[in-house]
Amino acid sequence: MTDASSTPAAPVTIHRGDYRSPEWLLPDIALDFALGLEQTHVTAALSVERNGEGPAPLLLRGDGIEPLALRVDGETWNDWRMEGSDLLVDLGDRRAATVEIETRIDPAANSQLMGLYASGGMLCTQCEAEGFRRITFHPDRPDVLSRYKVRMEGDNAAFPILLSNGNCVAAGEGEDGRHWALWEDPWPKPSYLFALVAGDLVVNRDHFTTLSGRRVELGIWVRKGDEDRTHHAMTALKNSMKWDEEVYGREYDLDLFNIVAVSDFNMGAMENKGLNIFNTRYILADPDTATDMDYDGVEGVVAHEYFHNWSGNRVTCRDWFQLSLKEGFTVYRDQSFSAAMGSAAVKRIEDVRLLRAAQFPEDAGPLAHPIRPDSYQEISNFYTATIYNKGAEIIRMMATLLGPEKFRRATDLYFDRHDGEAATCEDFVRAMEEGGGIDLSQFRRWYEQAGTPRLRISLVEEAGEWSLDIAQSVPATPGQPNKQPMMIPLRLAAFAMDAGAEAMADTLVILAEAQQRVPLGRFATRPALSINRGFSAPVIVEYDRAPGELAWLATSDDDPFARYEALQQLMLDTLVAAVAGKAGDRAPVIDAVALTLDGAEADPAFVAEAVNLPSEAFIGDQMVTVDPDAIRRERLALQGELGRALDGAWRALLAKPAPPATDLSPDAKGHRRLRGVALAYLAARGAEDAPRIAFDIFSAADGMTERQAALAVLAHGDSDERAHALDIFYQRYRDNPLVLDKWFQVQAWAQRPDTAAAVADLAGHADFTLGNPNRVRALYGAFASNQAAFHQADGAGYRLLADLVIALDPKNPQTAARMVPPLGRWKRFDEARQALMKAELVRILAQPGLSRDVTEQASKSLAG
Ligand code: B3K
Ligand code: ZN
Repeated sequence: MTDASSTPAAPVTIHRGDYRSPEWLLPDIALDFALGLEQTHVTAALSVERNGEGPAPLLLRGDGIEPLALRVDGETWNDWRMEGSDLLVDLGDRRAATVEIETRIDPAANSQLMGLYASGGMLCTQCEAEGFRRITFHPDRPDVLSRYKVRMEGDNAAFPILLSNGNCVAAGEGEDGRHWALWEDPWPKPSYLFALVAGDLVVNRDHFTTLSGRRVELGIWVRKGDEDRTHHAMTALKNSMKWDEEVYGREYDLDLFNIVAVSDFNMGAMENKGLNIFNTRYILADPDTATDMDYDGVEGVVAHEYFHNWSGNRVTCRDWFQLSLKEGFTVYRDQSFSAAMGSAAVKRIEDVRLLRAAQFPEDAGPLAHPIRPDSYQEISNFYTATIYNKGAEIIRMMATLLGPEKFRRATDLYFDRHDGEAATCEDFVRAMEEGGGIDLSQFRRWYEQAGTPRLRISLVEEAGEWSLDIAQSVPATPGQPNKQPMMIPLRLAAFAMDAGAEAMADTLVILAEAQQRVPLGRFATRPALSINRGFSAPVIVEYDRAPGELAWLATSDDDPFARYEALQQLMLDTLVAAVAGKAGDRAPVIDAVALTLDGAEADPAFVAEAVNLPSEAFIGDQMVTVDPDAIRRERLALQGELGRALDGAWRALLAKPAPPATDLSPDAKGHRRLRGVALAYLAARGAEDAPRIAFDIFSAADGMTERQAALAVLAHGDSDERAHALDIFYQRYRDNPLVLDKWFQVQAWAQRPDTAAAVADLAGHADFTLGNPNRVRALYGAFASNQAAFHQADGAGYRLLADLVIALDPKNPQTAARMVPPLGRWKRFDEARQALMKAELVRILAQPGLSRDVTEQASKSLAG
C-alpha cells in the first residue's frame, strides 16, 4: 500500500559549507508511547537550551506528522507555526524551556520503513538518517545529543516484549491487558540512534565479561521458531566485543546489549545504542538455510554494528557530510576483524573484489562523489560504496602510513579526545597526524576529490639501474573537472624470474607527484614487478606485463593478494583481447590455473578466488565501450576451454566428499567454495554429465552452500534437471523468506537469453512483493548485476528496472532510489543502448509526485 505521508519531491540542495552549529541544544528528552499497530500516540518532552546568542526560534523538523498539542513549561502554547513539514516554536527570549509535543502516527501504513513502522505484527524503528522526524518533531540533526527516557505502553498480548536503548529501569501492568516499560539510556546520543521495539519475540540470551570485569547481558530477539538460528550471530557478537578490547582498547559501556531481527528492513542493520536492529538476513543462519557466505555476512555485519558503539555512537558525526567518519572507519574495523577470524588473504581479495564491483563504477559514473561529499539533496542516497568501502580504504591507507603502533596511538587519541562529541573527518585526520607524527596535508585530498586515481607505470633501465616512471592522474568527475595529485602509499616488490630470488624486498613507496621516478635497484635482468601489493591503495594500475611475467607472479609472488592479482590480470588481458576480436594464446592462462590448482589442498579458499574468472562487469570496465554480448560469449568460451583442458582436475575436486555442512572452519568453507567453482567449469565446458553431477550435488547436499551452488549452475542451463531442482527448492523453502529470496536470485542471475523475460514473470509470482526490500533486491538487484541480461539489446531489461522504480517509489523511495544507478551507466554503452537507458530515466522523471530520493538519483544519472 502507498505511504501517504512520504515527502514530496523538493530538490533542495544542502551544502557542506553551510553548516552552522545548532541554535538550541536538547540535553534531555522524555518520550511516551501509547503503542498500537495502526495508531501510536507519542508525547515528547524536549528540554531545550539556547546555544546561540540571537533570538532564533526553535526549529523542529517533521515529516508526515502534525502537532496535536503543544505546551511550553506545562502551559498550552500558541506561538508556533508550520514551515513546510517543520515546526517553528517561538520561545521569545527564553534561554531554556521544556517543550511538550503530541503526535499520532500509523506504523502499519508506514511502507517507507523509516521512523516507527510495523513488520509482521511487531513495531520497530529505523531513524538514521532522518527518520526520527517521522515519530515526533525534533531538531533531528546528529550534533544535537540528548539523554533519553522512554516510556512505552501497549497491549500485553500483542507486544509482550518492550525494548528501547539503554537499561530497563521499571516495568509494570496497566489496565485492560496493557503493560508498560521505562527505559533510560545514560549516554547522550543523537536522534538517529534512538530505537524502540515492541512485539512477540523470543530471545537467545548470553553474557560477556568485559576487560574490566563488568558483566554485560546479551540478547538476540527473534520471532518464535527462529531462535536456533541465532547462535552464529551470538558467537560473532562475543568475538567482536573481545576483539575491540584487544585491538582498539574499546570496552562496551552498558549492562545490556540487545539485537532484534526484523524481516522488513531497508538495509543490513542499524547500530542504535544498546539496541541494534537487524535485517533477519544478517542474524539468522543454520547450515540447512545459510551458505558459508551468508555466515560470513552475519559475522561481518554483527561486528560492524557492534564496532559502531565507539566509531559512530560514542564519537558521532557532526553532520551527514561526515558520514564516512563513522562508516569508512567502521567498515575498516569490521574488515580487519573478519580477516582475523578467518583467512586474511582471502578477506582482502573479497573486499577488493567488492570495491571494484561496486565502488569503482560509482566513482567513474554520474553519481561519483568524494567520501566527504560537498552537497546532497537526499542523504539516504549517500549510503554508498564510496562512503563505506572507499572510505574504509582511506582509513586503511592511513593505517599503512602510520604502522600498527602509531595507528593505535592515533585511534586512542581520536576516541579519547572526541568521546561524547559529534566530530568531523578533519578531527580524525588531525588525530592521525598527531598520533602518527606525520603530515597528511596532501592526503586530505582523498576526502575532497572523487574518482579513482590511475597510475601509468613503465619500467626503465639506465646502465643496469632499474626504476619505475609513474604518472598519476585522477579523472574528472561531476563538478570536479580538475584534480590535484594524491598522496598514494604503494607497496612494491621486484623479483628476478630466473633465479627465483627476490630482487627488491617489499617496499612502501609514497607517491605525491603527478610524475615520479621510483628507483628500484641494480638487477642483471628485467625484474618481475609486484605492484600495489595487498592493494595498498584504491587505484587502477596500468602496467603492461607479458603473459609470462604474470604467470610467473601468479605462482611465485610471496604476497597472496599479488598472486591473485597476477592471475586475474592474465585472465583479464586474455578476455579483453578476445572481446576485441584478437584470439590470443590461451596456454599461459591454462597453465597458470593448473599450477594454482596444485595448491588446492593447502589453501582451497584462496585457490577458489584465484581461478575464478573476472566478472562480466569487470571485463566491461576495462573497455571503452562495453559490449555485453561479446563479453558473455568470450567469458563463457574461456570458461569452457579451462573446463575442458582441466576436466580431470575439476572432476577430482568434485569426486571427494564435501566437508559436512556443520563444519564451518576456513578449510571446510574453502573446499566447498572450490567445489562450486569446479562445478561451474564443468558445466561451462558443456560436459554431458554436468547437469546430472550438479543435480546429484544438489540432492545430496547436507547444507545450503553446496545446494545453492549446484542450483545456480543448473539455473544457467536448459536441462530437465534445472526445472526439477528449482521446483524441489521452491517446495522445500517456500515458507522461509530468506531462502525463497535465493530462489528468486538464482533465476535473475541466470546466464540465459530469456532471463529478462523470466524476471518479468517472477515479478508477477505470488511470492513476489514490493513490501519487502530483501525480496526486491533478490530479484531486481541480482538482475541488474547480470550484465548481459540487464543490457539485452532491445531494452527490455531497462524497462523492467524502470517499471520497478516507478512502482516502488510511492511505497519505499529509499529502496526505489537504490535501483536507479544501473540505468545511470549509459555512457559506457553503445549509442542504441544509451538512448534506451536515457529514455527510461526520462520516463522515471516524468512520474508525478516522484520522491526526492528518486528525483536526485535519476536526474543526476541522466545528466551524466
Ligand atoms: N548506519 C546504518 C545505515 C543506515 C542507513 C540509513 N539509510 C547501518 C550501518 O552502516 O551500520
Ligand atoms: Zn555502519
